[in-house]
Amino acid sequence: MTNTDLKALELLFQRPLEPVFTTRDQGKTVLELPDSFYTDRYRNDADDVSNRFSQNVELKIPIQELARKPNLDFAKKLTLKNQFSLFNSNHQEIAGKLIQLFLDAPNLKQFVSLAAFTKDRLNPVLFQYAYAVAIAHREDTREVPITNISQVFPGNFVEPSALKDARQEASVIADTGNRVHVDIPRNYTASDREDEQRLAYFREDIGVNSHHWHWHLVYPASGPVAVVNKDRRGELFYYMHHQILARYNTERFCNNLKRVQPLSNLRGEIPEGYFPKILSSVNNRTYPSRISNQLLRDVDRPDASIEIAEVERWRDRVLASIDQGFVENSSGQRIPLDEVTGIDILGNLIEASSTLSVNSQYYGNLHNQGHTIISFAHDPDFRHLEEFGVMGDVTTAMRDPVFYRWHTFVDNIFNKFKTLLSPYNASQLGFDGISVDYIEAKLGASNAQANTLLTYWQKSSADLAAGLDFGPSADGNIFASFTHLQNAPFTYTFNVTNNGAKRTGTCRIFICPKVDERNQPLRLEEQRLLAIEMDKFTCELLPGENTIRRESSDSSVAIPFERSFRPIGAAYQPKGADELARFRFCGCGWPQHLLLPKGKPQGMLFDLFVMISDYSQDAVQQPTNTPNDACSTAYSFCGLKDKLYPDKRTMGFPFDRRLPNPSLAELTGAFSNMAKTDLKIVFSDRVVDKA
Ligand code: CUO
Repeated sequence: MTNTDLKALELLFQRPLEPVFTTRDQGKTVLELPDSFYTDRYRNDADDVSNRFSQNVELKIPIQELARKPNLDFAKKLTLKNQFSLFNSNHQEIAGKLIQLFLDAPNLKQFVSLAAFTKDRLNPVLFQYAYAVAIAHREDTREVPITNISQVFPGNFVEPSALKDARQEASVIADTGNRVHVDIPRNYTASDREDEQRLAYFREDIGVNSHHWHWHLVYPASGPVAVVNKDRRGELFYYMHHQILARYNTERFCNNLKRVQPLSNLRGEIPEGYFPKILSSVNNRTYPSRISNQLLRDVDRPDASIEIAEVERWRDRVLASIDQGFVENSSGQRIPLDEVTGIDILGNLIEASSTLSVNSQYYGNLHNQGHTIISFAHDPDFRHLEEFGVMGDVTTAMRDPVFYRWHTFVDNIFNKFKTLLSPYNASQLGFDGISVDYIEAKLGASNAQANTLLTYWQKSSADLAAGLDFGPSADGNIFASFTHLQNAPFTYTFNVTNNGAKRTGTCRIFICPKVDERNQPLRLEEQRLLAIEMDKFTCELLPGENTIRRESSDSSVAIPFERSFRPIGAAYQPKGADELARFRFCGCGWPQHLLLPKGKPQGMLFDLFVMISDYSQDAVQQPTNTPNDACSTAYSFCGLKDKLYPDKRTMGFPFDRRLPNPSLAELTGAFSNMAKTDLKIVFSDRVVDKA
């Protein structure tokens, strides 16, 4: 791939609402379009506008004529100003066709042309989504980084008055270096009269929401089979969202709130209101709000229609199938829900993936349509001409308290299935001759106390320039500062004795809350559902004593801050192909700054748990000729690009199923390859500037 091709592809992520012929890359570059690419609005003035925007640029990239202009009628239902929802079946279908169109482009130049041609003719969010999926899946775009969604559509992530200040700063102060950072306020969605507001720092975190978008980008529910049918994607849908809930519930205990109540009754009022205040750049309106105690209703709108009774029917069918131990496919064949593949089948059928569900007609589209009903609660029959609320959009859904209620309902269905399986037995849990003798987690300072970790607020900044449409043309960087939870880096140390020959193990680290919000001790059966995966990695065990050390920053669930908020533009990109691929795929991953729950000012106790399992039972044989690891950092949540999920055990092992002992202490007492210790997390309520 030439640098120019790379540049052209990258520029199409910038200024998503501006016509494709305007300057990009801080006013330095312009795409030179064939005349036939101009939309009707500009066709008569094509020479004028192209001359105007090509003055003073450093680089003009000529765009090839298309061999054949695509027919875009399939996308007509979604106008340029509609909101695009991945939970909406019509929108999913449109996106699937567009992705296929992009994948079918015969070569890189034609793909660039196709993208440039379609960009101004399609809904901008639909375009950005399908474009990013295509780049992630085309062979010839392996080296192209996908710009983080928070930078393409900053309005979906930050309080909008900050964007106004950012534009103003950019138009008044020409020298990028002299611009002040625009401050994004904290806690702007509600006052402390609303208890749920205590969790706003988690729900409205930019890294959390961009991870969620990235996950759904890497694992689309529908579209070309080659893109959708990834190894264990249904199981990962369950597991990634289950882990989000474990983290959210634990975070609630830290803030003296009880666990999330499932939204099991779709006929009752929803006490939690939510007023997002963020602005959709597509139509320049704020996302609609939901008042407290809103009742859900059947949705009957031109863009979506679904009855609550239908969702209830699907729920009952899924639950009945779990009780029976099998599902039925569309030709009436019974497929057993066994302990290995059952969860994957259920994940695809409950989400639902229309491409992979064993029987879409019968089991329906439970989780997605729940999002739809909730997202239209404020205007179910379109009488007020309002679009969906934040629950309709994967970039914004996690901001809303009801997201966790709906997902708890969904998660409970999966947990019900898992609970029906027999408890793990000794041969599954044990690792003969391996004993974990000592474990600790410790901060870097030499005088630090073992097993006391620290959280605090940090002020960081991100460059939002790429997504600010219609700003000054030579705008340069626009930095916005925001405050988020952070944890001080720490190191795990484990002493392990191996009484046999040299072996390999998988080290699995979790933390579990010990008590609930009322200080009541949690039983193991409760703890296992709240167990937070911290890390997972293979370790070599030599005969005799071994000391294993692992940095918190190497976690297999998280990605570093810099990867969530990487600067945009060629100057910042890594040069090597491998590094670039990592740069791209690895936008998926839990934000490192939320790796630890907040804890409490006086300290909050957790169980730090480690298990070393037998790698010979965990190993996955990857198919030959798969490319080098594009990204192995957040594989627990995101898998590996173009590879099998790298752990043969069911996700969440050993906490995904019932355990043979009543308490964690008895479990670790019974199995020498496990150990636990008390871990204290101390929260310090101060804001530290990022160095
Ligand atoms: Cu990620 Cu409901 O699946 O939001």
